[in-house]
This record gives sequence, structure tokens and C-alpha cells, in this order.
Amino acid sequence: MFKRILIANRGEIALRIIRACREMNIETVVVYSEADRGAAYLDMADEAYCIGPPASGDSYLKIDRVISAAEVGNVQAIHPGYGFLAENSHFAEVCRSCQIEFIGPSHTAMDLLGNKNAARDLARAAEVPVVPGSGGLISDAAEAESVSHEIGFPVLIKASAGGGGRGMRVAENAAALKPAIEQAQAEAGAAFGDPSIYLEKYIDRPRHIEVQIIADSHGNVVHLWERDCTMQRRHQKIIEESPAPFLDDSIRLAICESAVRLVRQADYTNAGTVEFIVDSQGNFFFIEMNARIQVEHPVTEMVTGIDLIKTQIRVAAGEPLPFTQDEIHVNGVSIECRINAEDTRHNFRPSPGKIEQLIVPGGFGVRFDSHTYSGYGVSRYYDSMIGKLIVHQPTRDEAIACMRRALSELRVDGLHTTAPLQLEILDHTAFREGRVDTRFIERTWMAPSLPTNE
Ligand code: MV4
Repeated sequence: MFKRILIANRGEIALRIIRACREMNIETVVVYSEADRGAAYLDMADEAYCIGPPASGDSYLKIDRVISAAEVGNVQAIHPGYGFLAENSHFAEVCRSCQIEFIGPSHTAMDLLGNKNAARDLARAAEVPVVPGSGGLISDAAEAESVSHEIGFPVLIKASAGGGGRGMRVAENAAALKPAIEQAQAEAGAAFGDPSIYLEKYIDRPRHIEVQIIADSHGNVVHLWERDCTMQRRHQKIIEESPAPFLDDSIRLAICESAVRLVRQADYTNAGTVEFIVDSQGNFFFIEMNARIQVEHPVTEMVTGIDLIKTQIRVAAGEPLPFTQDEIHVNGVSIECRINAEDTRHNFRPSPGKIEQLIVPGGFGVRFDSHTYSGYGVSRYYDSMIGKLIVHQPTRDEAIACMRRALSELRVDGLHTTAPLQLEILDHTAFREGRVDTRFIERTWMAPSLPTNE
């Protein structure tokens, strides 16, 4: 096992990794920017090195500075957390060429999955359903038109180098196709340095189901069942839960087994998430795979009883998975609310500033993963998430009741948070009855002047 790990991240996930390491008797080295100097979680690591100014591009994203800290700190491995360098294949390659283990997949598996068109090919090879669409990349409007007429409008143009909702454009009809393609190519070229695009049928009102997997370096791959992340706004998840409510058990199993086939096909190791969309008839389609630990991993931890961060570290150190597929059971229901410092009444604008007083909920089945405290200053330089409130209860009704109670105990004085909106969502009949899709929040709260079907 590693003796010493560097954490190339900040905030709640840095603290989450420090905690796992401490319990495993692994020393930690953490890097921080000038904006994070003085944060209490830095004291919980064994060593901390400042790697630059507040802007992420000058600190958390600077590979040379992170590697320097790793060399000075004499670590054997780097945990990238999520965001920042977590899915940067060049970084993974640099780590390993410096004889530092990157706690994540190989850089080749990462490159393959980072290319969304190649990932679609991989899914087809693994007999995993993909959304009907182009067989590969689209080179011109004529080709897009013939594919669109085959599958029917509306269609979605996606950037191969995109993902997470970046670089997508809907075309409602043939006339809209050519400008949509040109815009998508121009945007993808500018944003990712790769203008490649492909085309899919646009699935209206889908649910977003994702499967947690973990694979070791001995050929063992398991899934840890699914999470429902339908409750999003502009591709930012707001509430996540496991298991997915109102999902047929036969579909659930088919989705999870598809995810495992894809992971095997990609020769993938470490923790990852396979994303699917599920249409109103229960058809499911692979959309992309995330080659990292995700923000919402705790809901899977709560229902399976498996510590995903510790398991990631163990498999990165070459240990075999300590469990088999038939030992992974889902117990009860877990729900997570991401607590963001945002003003939901003003288009979710960031609400940075000093937390004058933080009162943390607790009690049976309540977990709060956060690096913040009374007096902590929320910086405008980073993501607005200040913590994750997670509950675990025997049933979904009890989990919702517990989350309502916990959200109402939570006090974050001095700034706006998403908690009041999350309370409203939990109280909404459509949420309780599972009559939701990925546009539910926008439809219900953002544009009250538009007619809705709720
Ligand atoms: C789609 C789709 C509908 N049809 N693909 C958005 C994130 C990226 N992972 C893929 N996404 C979507 N792909 C087809 N063919 C709708 C979305 C989508 C979405 C998916 C999951 C969760 C939230 C979403 C919000 C808007 C659109």
C-alpha cells in the first residue's frame, strides 16, 4: 500500500480523500492556491504546499507545479479528485512517467472515453445500446441530412471532444441542420481544438441514470448499481439518489450489466461512471462515460456500504477488489442535495462571501461532506458547491422526510444557498411520484410564465 499520497484538488473532495487516507494510515500532501490559504482542511493533511495564485489555471491546473509538489512531498501516488486534472490524460501520463501512480484509469482508456464518438463505437462493440444516429463522425450537412431523415427530427449534434452537455445543439428540422452543424463545429473547434461532430436522435424528456463501476488491475469489474441524477439545471446536478426510483428491476439490471460490458471493452481500471438516458418507455441508451470519481459518489457508498475512495486507492496500489459482484447489495435509499452558494431567485448567480454562521444538521442517517465552517470564506474563483447533504433511510419516503428535516436544520448565514429550492423540489408531487425528466427544474421554476404540463 502507498505510504504517502498527494491530493491534487481542493475543498470537500480534498477533505474526503484526506479522511479516507487517515483511516488507511496513509500520509497526505495537499496542494492549495493563495485563495485557499488558511482553510482548516489543509491542517488535516500531513503537509500542504501552495502552488500559485487563485485562478485555477495558475494553480490547480498547472501540471508542472502539482508534479513539483509531489516530488518535494515524496509521494507514491496522486489522487486527482473530480474536476481540475481528473480527466486530463496528459497529466495521468506525466504522473506515471515520473513513477508516481495516478489514482484513476490508464491514459489510453481516458483518451478513448474522452472521445465521445470513439466511446460510442466501443459501446456498440460491447453490445451496449447507443442512441440511434450517425455511424461515426459527420463530415458535412448532406450526410447529416440523410442520417436525420433516417432517424427523424429533432436531432442532436454533439461534439466528439465535448461531454457533460458541452458542445450540443438541437436541430428541429432540415432547415435548421446546416447552421446548427456549422455552429457546433465552430464552437467545438474553439473550445476543444477538435471540430469533430456526430449526430443522435434527440430523446425528449429523458431521465438520467448512471452506473457506478469499479475495476481492478486483475481483470475484475463490478458495478455498484445506479444513481438517478435527473434533477439537474443546465447540466448541474442538484439532487441525486440511489437506487433510481420507479425503475423496473429488469431494466435496472440490464443497464448495470451493460455498463460492466462497456468497462471491460475499454480495458478500464479504477472507479468510473457510465451515463445513460432512459426514455419514457424505459428504453435506455449509453451517452458517455466519466473516467473519475464523481461528486455524487456518497449515495452509492451509503446504499452499498462500500467506501469508494478507499477502494480506488486499493485498486490503484494493485490490490484486487475486496468484493465480488454477488456481494454488492443495495440497502435502503440514499439521497444527496448539493448545497451550492447560489442565489436561485436570481438565475442561480454565485453567492460568494463569508459564512457568518454554519449550523450542520445531524442525527440518524445524516451525513454532511463539507470543508466549510462558521467564518469560512467562499471564494468566487471556484465551483459554488460548499457541501453535500446526504441521507440514508430504509425507504424513499423516509429518505425524503429525513432530507426535509436535515435541510431545515441546515443554516448557512451570510450567503444564499440552493437549500430552499431543494426543499421545494422534495415537496413537489412530480418529484415524489417520479414524473420528472432532465428539464423539470427549468420548466417548473425558471420560466413560470411558460405553460407547463405539471
Ligand atoms: C442527449 C439528450 C437527449 N438525446 N442525447 C446532456 C449531458 C450529456 N452527457 C448528454 N446529454 C444529453 N444527451 C440525446 N440523444 C439529452 C441530454 C441532456 C441531459 C442528459 C442527462 C442529464 C441531463 C440532461 C439535460 C439536458 C440534456
